[in-house]
Amino acid sequence: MTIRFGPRDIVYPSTELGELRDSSPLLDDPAALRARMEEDGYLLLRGLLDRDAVLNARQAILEHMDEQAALTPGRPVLEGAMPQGGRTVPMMGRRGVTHAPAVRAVLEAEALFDFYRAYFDRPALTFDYKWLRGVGNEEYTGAHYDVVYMGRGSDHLHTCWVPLGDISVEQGTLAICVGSHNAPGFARLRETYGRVDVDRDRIEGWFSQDPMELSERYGGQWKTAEFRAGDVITFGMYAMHASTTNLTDRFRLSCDIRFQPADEPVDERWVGENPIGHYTLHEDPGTIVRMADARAAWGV
Ligand SMILES: O=C(O)CCC(=O)C(=O)O
Repeated sequence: MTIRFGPRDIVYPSTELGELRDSSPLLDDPAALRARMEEDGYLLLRGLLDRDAVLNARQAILEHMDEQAALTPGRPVLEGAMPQGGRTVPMMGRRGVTHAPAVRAVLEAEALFDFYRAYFDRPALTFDYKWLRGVGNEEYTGAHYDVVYMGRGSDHLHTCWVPLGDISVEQGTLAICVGSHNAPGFARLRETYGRVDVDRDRIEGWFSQDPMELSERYGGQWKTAEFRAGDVITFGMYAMHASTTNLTDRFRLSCDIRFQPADEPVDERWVGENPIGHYTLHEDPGTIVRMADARAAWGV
């Protein structure tokens, strides 16, 4: 199958974009999960969440989008069809939808807290802010480390990407550059780009709009998967990731959420009743440092 990754049309699965491995058989063995995370830089956990609960959340989100007239009239709401030239509904950090009971039941599910408690070997907390996305046709996420967006607290902060429905690679799935968290080829990148704070440094967050450029220049191998409602993938702050492009006419619904040990410092931007969030990203783009300029200065 030919899919799109950044500006490139590539075949999935292939040596350019391989398949993520499922670590759910290790779920009863936290030491093995930690070792697998060290090795792979991510854990794909199939069926960790209750599938029906995820589908209920999906329905609640699509009804919310339908109320905002974002879906194609005449098509079933549950298809999440996007009209030609349509627009998405901003849902990141919007409590009205992220904390709707059916949605919160998934994003703060007991199964997630149980998993992270076992994995961290101590109680876990999650950020109140939820990065809920309805990603439209032709849209994708460029390659980045999450540390540049949320690096002010715990060193053990993890992202958990939750597909809200069955998502095929051509609808836009999360992809990881396996090796980017520890391979020597990425050392300089971790020491330069990996020390950025987008708000403090007033700089763009994506390292590249062309994810394949990374594996070509620094090594590692991009991998993704077909996701099913109930699956999650978790990874640390230094796993380079991106998404494939949504080539369908249906919104790709997913949410990225964060977990960390409860007894460690917390990045103040993402917690509380009304988290402050990013405070420079949306200012005059002319005053924000371009990643291309920063990269030239770092020599990466
Ligand atoms: O869903 C996406 O397009 C990107 C998700 C992401 O960057 C993340 O989970 O940190």
